[in-house]
Amino acid sequence: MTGLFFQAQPQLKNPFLEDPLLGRYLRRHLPHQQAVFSDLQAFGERISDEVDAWGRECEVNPPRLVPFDPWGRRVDHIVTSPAWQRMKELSASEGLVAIGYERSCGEWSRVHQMSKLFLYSPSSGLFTCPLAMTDGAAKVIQSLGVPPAVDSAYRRLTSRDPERFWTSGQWMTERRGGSDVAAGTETLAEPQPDGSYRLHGFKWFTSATDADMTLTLGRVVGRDGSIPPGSRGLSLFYAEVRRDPQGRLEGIEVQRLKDKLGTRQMPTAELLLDGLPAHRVSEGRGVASIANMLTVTRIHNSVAAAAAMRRVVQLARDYATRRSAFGRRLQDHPLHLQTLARMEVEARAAFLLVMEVSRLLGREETGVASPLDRHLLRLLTPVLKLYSAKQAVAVVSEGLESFGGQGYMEDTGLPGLLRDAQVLSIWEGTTNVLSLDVLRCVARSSGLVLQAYFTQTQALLGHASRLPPLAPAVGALEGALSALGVFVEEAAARPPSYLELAARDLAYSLARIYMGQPPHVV
Ligand code: UCC
Ligand code: FAD
Repeated sequence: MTGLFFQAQPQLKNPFLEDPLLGRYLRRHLPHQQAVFSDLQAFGERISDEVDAWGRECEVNPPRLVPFDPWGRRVDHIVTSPAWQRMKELSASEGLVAIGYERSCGEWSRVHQMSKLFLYSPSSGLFTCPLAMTDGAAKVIQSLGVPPAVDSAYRRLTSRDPERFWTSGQWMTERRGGSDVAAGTETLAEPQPDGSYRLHGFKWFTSATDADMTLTLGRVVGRDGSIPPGSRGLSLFYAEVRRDPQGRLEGIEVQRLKDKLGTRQMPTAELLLDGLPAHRVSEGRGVASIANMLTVTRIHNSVAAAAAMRRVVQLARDYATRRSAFGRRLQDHPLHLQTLARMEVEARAAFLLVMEVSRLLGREETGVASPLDRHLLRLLTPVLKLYSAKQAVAVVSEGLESFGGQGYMEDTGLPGLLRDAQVLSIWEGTTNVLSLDVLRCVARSSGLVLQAYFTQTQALLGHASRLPPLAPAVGALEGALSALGVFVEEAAARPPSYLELAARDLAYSLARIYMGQPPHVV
C-alpha cells in the first residue's frame, strides 16, 4: 500500500508562551510586568491564530506596479495585498511603534516594544520593515525638533489609530552607492519661494514604497547654482509621498519594482524624483541628522534577526517531536538534539544582546542613561546589527535542514525565512561598513566607548562568577577579554590600515564576548 502516510506539519503555537527565554528575561528585569505580560500573551495568541496566515498571504500575493490607468495616464499605483493592509491596521492598534513613544513602562518601554516586535516579526509579512523606518523617522523628528508640517507627521507615525497612522520610508541609496552615502547622493533640492523645496534625483532602493512620507537626503542648490559637496553638503528632507486622499504621487515616477531574492512581500522601488515637494529638516549635516534613524532601524534589524532564529528553532523543535527516522523521533537522536541545542544557543545569545541594546536605548530616551550607557549604546548598535544578521543566516539555514527536504519546499513557507534573513546583513549598513563604523566610534570617542565595553563586560562576568556552574564559561570569557585588551593596545601602535583589516574580526569578538560566547578570532 502506498499513500497512507503523511508527514506531520510543524505547528506554530503562541510564540510568547513557547519562548523559553523571553518571559524569564522580562520577569527578571521589568517593573511593570503584569500589563506587559498580558499584552504579549494576547498578541502571541493573535499571531498564531490569525496574523501568521496574513504574513503567508503577503508572501504569495506580492505587491505589483500598475504604471498606467486604462486610458493611458501615468498612475504608478503600487498594489499591495489586503493582508499587507491589515498589517498596517494591526501595527497601529497594537501600538508597535507607539509603545516606544508613549513610554508607559518608562525606561523599559523600548524593551516592551521590541519584545512585541520580536514575536511579530517572522509572521509580519515583512511589515516590520516599514515599522522600523517609521520608528526611525519618529525618532529623528522628535530629536531634531522640526517645523509644524513635520510635527503633525510625528503624531501620525506614533498613533494607535489605524485611520491616522502613517508609515515612513528612508530613501538614502542612489545608483552611485548605498554605503558611501556622501559620494552617492546626487539629488538636488531647489528652494521654492515659500521656503519649501523641490527634489530632483534618482533613488535606487526605496523599500515599503507604499509609505505615506519619507526622510531623504539631497543637496540644496545655491542662488548662484552652486552645489555643496561631500557629507557636510547633504541636508535631510521630509516629503509626503502621497499628498491627496486618492494616494496619487506628485513629483515621483516609479521606474520599476525590484525583483528581489527575498523580502518579496514588500515593494522596493526605483524612484525618479522629478520635483517632489519637500521640507528641509536639517541644514547640511544630513548624515549626522539621519543617524538617529540608523540607530533605531539597526536595532529593528537585529530584532528581526533574533526573531527569525527563534521562529525556526521553535518550528524545528516542534517538528522533532513529530517526525521519526530510523525508528525513533528526531528528538530522541542525540546528534539531532545537539544540532537544535546549538541553534538554541545562538538564538538566545542574539536575543539577549538585542534586549540589552533596547534597554540602553530606553534609558537614553528617558534621560536616565549614564555616560557608560550612552557609550555602550553607540558601540553595541553596529556590533549587534552586523553580528546578529550573520547569525540569522547561519541558524535559519541550519533550521531549514532540520526539516529535511521539506525545509526546501516553497509551499511550506520555510524557504522564505532564509531568503528574508539574507538581506539583514546588506541593508542598513553591510557587515564591513558597520565594522568600520565600530572603528569610527572608537576613534571619535577617543577610546571611551571601548573603555565602557571593558568595564561593563568585566562587571557582567563578576556577577556570573558567583554561580559555580558558570565557572568554566566565565574563565574562557575572561581569557578572551584579556586577549582582546592586548590586541587593542597593540593595534593602537600600528598604522590605521592594520585596524581597518582587523575591523570585522574585532567587531565579531566584541559581539561574541558580550553575548557570552568566547570568540573564534581575537
Ligand atoms: O537600507 C535601508 C533601508 C532598508 C529597509 C529598512 C530595514 C529596517 C529593518 C527591518 C527589519 C525587518 S536605508 C539605507 C541605509 N544606509 C546605510 O545604512 C548607510 C551605510 N553607510 C554608513 O553607515 C556609513 O558609515 C555612513 C553613510 C554613515 C558614512 O557617511 P560619512 O558621511 O562618510 O560619515 P562620517 O563623516 O563619518 O559621519 C558624518 C556624521 C558624523 O557626525 P559629525 O558631523 O557630528 O562629526 C558622524 O559622527 O554622522 C555621524 N554618524 C553617526 N552618528 C555617522 N554614523 C553614525 C552612527 N551610526 N551613529 C551616530
Ligand atoms: P556597496 O556599497 O557597493 O557595497 C558592496 C560591497 O563592498 C559590500 O560587501 C560592502 O560591505 C563592501 N564595502 C563597501 N565599502 C567598503 C569599505 N569601505 N570597506 C570594506 N568593504 C566595503 N536603501 C535605502 O536607502 N532605502 C531603502 O528602503 C532600501 N531598501 C533596500 C531593500 C533591499 C531589499 C536591499 C537589498 C537594499 C535596500 N537598500 C535601501 C539599499 C541598501 O541600504 C544598500 O544596498 C546597502 O547600504 C549597500 O550599499 P550598496 O548596495 O551600494 O553596496
